[in-house]
Amino acid sequence: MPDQRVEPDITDAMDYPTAFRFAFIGVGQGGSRLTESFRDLGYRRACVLNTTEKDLAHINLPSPNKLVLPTLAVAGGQGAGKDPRVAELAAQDKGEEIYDLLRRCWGDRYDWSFVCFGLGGGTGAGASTKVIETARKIMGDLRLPQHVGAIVALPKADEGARVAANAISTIHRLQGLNLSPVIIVDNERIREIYPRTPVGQFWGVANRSVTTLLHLFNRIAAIPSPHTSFDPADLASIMASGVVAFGATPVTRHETQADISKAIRQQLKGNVLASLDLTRGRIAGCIFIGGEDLLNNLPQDYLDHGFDMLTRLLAPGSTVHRGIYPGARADLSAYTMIGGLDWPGERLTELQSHGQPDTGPRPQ
Ligand SMILES: Nc1nc2c(ncn2[C@@H]2O[C@H](COP(=O)(O)OP(=O)(O)OP(=O)(O)O)[C@@H](O)[C@H]2O)c(=O)[nH]1
Ligand SMILES: [Mg+2]
Repeated sequence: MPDQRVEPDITDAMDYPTAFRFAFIGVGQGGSRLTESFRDLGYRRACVLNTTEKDLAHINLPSPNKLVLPTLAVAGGQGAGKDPRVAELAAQDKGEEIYDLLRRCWGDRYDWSFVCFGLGGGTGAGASTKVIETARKIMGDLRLPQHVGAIVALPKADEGARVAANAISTIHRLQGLNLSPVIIVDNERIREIYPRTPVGQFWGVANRSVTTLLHLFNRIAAIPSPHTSFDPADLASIMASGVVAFGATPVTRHETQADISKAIRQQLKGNVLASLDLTRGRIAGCIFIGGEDLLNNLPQDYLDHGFDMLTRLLAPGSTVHRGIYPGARADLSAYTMIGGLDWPGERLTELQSHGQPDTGPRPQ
């Protein structure tokens, strides 16, 4: 039954087009902040869910876009205390409320939905499965393509055994849910790359490292280029390829072909999102944005060299969709989005060692 309060024509607050209409739900505190970060970019199909009102108070979203699911399994009925089972129970028979929230906040027309959450907590890890199922069901009911993706945060190494164990079991669960894209924010990696980020800014920096790049691709894919266009079908094929990673870099030197390919190689090594094996990538997008003057003087084969290098770096037979765009700034930047990757094996093994219960001193 359609809900009375459904707002069919939700429009994003942007004065430029995007390739796809994205819809977001954040589950738990980390997920809520990721969703808030998309809202700050202008996305308006956005809502959040938590097991405690307290953590929703700081999220800058209208109150009808927030839902609290009380946790009857814990004293006081507030919060999941890093226990995913508590949140799973809280969400179990709340399918209708979640359904109404998504219908109300996402409207009738959108192209891709994203469930955002931290892998290591209680609420996000435990309630996300129900939310993912509900999002998929709604898209089916609305006869929309059932594109459901996830944006998930891997914990920092110092968050302890409980959090690490939660993250591992949640990842195993997600692998069976047919999500695409899966975008992983590796908080430990962000800590390494921006070591002196003040506490008050850390989550903002971590979240923007993904939200701004996904947005950039969504925005660029909507614009035809006078040079080489990266179009919506290119973006859709990468978004439908499973685990994806982003990279971004200024290309400060472009005197030779090798300068360009070197910048791309370094960008991929330093990609902030997760330690993923990029050589397993099957599909990618690579976009150069440069000042008009620069693009008028830069030989085409310099950029081709960069595209070719990326193609060689990925799995044999891979496809790299290209884009070359004039930008507002005079300099040159390169952005990549690589898809069809494996889940981050190395980081999971590391987490696994943190996930073991501490059984006293280790033998020498
Ligand atoms: N990238 C990112 N990660 C976050 C953020 N907030 C928390 N995290 C990570 O997400 C994990 C889960 O934390 P929360 O989101 O606070 O947990 P929760 O889902 O609210 O669960 P409970 O508080 O246990 O009910 C943590 O291990 C953090 O590493 C955030 O804003 N951004
Ligand atoms: Mg919480």
